[in-house]
Amino acid sequence: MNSRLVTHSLAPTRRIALASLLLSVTLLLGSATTATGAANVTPASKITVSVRPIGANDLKPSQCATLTLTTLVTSPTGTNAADLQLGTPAADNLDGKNGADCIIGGAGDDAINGGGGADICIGGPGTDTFTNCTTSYQ
Ligand SMILES: [Ca+2]
Repeated sequence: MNSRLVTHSLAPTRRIALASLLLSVTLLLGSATTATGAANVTPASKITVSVRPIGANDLKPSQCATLTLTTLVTSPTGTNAADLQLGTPAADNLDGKNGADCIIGGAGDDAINGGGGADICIGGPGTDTFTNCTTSYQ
């Protein structure tokens, strides 16, 4: 049996060109892999972070736990909504107007008028007077 080995040989300049091309492709793939790896930085997870607004209902004292408050008021006259109305350290004349309000006089001799609605009035330190309050705390 006569076997013949057939080989294809490249000219030396083509071998060098092919080797150079293979080296270039290898280097290119290596750098692309490195760049892809560097770009895949995963940011820290915020899965445990919860954001929600804080409103008047979140700030109410325990005496007003039965009320659902919608508006924070720091002026002497409340709104017709369900207010958390805050007095000052001085003597205040507070009017809750309509709505089931939680009115807090703070220090000073306060005059607290709940107005319409089932209001809870908290006088605080001082000698306070209460009008139209369903429940009052001195
Ligand atoms: Ca009221």
